[in-house]
Amino acid sequence: PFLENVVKHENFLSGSYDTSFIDSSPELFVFPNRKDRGTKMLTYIGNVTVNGFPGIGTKKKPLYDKPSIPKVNLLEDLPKGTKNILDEQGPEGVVNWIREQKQVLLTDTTFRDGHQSLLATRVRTADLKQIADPTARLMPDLFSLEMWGGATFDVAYRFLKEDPWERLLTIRNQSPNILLQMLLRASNAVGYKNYPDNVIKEFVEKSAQAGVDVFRIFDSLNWVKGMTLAIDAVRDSGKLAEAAICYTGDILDPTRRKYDLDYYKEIARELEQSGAHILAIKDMAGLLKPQAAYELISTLKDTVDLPIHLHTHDTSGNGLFAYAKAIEAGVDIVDVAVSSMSGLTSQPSANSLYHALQGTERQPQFNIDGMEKLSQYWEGIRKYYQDFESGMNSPHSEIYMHEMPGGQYSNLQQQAKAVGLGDKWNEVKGMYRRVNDMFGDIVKVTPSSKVVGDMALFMVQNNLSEEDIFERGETLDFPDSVIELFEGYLGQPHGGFPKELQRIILKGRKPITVRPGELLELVNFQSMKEELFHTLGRPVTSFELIANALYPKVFSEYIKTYEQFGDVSVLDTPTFLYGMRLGEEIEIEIEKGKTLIVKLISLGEPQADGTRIVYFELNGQPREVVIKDES
Ligand code: 3PY
Ligand code: ZN
Repeated sequence: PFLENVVKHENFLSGSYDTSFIDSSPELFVFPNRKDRGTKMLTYIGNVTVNGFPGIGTKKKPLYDKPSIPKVNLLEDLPKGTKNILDEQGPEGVVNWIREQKQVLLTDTTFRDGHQSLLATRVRTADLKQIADPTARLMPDLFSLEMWGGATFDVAYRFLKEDPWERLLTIRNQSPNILLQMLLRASNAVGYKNYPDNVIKEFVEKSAQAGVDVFRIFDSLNWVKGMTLAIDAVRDSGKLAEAAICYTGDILDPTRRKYDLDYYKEIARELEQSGAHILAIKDMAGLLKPQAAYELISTLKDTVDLPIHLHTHDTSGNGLFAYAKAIEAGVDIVDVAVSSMSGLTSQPSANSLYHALQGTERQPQFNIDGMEKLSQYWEGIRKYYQDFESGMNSPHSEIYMHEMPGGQYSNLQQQAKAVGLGDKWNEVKGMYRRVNDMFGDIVKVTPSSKVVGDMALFMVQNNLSEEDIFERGETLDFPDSVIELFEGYLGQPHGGFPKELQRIILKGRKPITVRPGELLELVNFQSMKEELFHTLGRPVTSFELIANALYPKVFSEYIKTYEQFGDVSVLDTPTFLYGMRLGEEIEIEIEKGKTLIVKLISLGEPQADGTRIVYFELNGQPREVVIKDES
């Protein structure tokens, strides 16, 4: 166990250790309590079998085919990729390399935005891990693999009961030849509010150390002032700072002048001056129509001297058409997903784009057969998460009306269901647009999009119209997120806040206009570390420390669950989500070379105290666990 701790230690993995490493890292001497790992695991399985999984409920575990993992020769050296360029030539070397390419380059978002947008971010590390190495071998031509950040960080702790840092370290290890990319919400990090400056710096530094190479940085109001700290932190870590402008509105609509070409040109110039290596256009809802893509990309190419990376969602079904026009206009990189995880609220299909560009000099060069094999894998894996699908199964051109980000669609839908508004989903979407207009037509992307969603849910739930807000607003308790937005704690929107609504929402509180980070007290990591040491009763890693600084409640819940059930990330996904069928036998590799064989024998009847006994066989021996029946 000691050696295991050493090789998993962040400093060891990042190479930043010397001879004092062992003395200065007391956590190396903390060994997991192995004795009752079996019981903990059975308790988890018993609990899901009896009580179901949040968002799924109690359902019989479906039968699945074994995932089809492409056969690759693991003994062969990995082909060289973009990560090798970064290691050898630094960020500028990568930028020069991008400029030399005729082909359009690709970022594969399957590991992050693809499932964030299709499956409410629920894809587990277990399913990413086994395809990361084949991806590195079959798709070494990718510009990058987006696999971290956005909602994946908190969803990992919150719902998947696993450690997102572990995911990053594992995939880094399995795909060492491809640039790994994350989505960073600038001063909101991977959260829903602004954090103190030292939290942002520390988060960027540790993410870079653990394996992130490309940081796509955006501000949810396109407020450049809120982005520069993160851009500087990324540059300081020697990684690629990709600064993004969120696309909103419609530059082709003459009646909507708030976000016109000049608006985008101005921000692009500011981001270039702020030190961005790459400029991204983040079309988070898929609003960028083909001709708009052509005009926007051509204009920006003439405005700045940075490579341009375009991100869209295919919700309207026009994604590839928009890419085709952007490619014609000279875009350097586009975001795509493996075909079985593409389309609709996700990114356009890599496989389809490959064929669409045949016969042009911009066709991306990659192994299309390999990509088809990866797609077959994902087709199988996607079925595990069928209960998190949004139910959208054809293009929705209504996106041009409600403008909801692809990554929010399935999440807000889950949220609406959770508060009993599942059958009012269409009404929620309509209200989402109305709230946008009430807010003065704002950029809607996490977390500003969450605020719009919260307000829309609040209004539908309480049967409130826009008039009601203006007439009775003084008597209403608005959601906290709405108050914070109007107080200026997410930054300043283009054109300012609508004054009358701001007055109604703030009820006398004074809004701020400076960067929130200038007012937020720095986190004292040293005292937080000591505090955590006391509550956990063991030394704390700096990864855990940041998680605690970002999400104290979510993190402590995760720790509690971990203590109760142990490391459930080792379970296969169907068992993790549905538990077991009567008579079923499964194998769980709890660590390399150590496997538990578990058979579910029977479920006892509910007892007077509301518990049930679940009877298992563990490695051939009868074992029972007592589970509280929540039904
Ligand atoms: C996120 O911030 O999670 C997003 O995907 C925004 O589009
Ligand atoms: Zn997106």
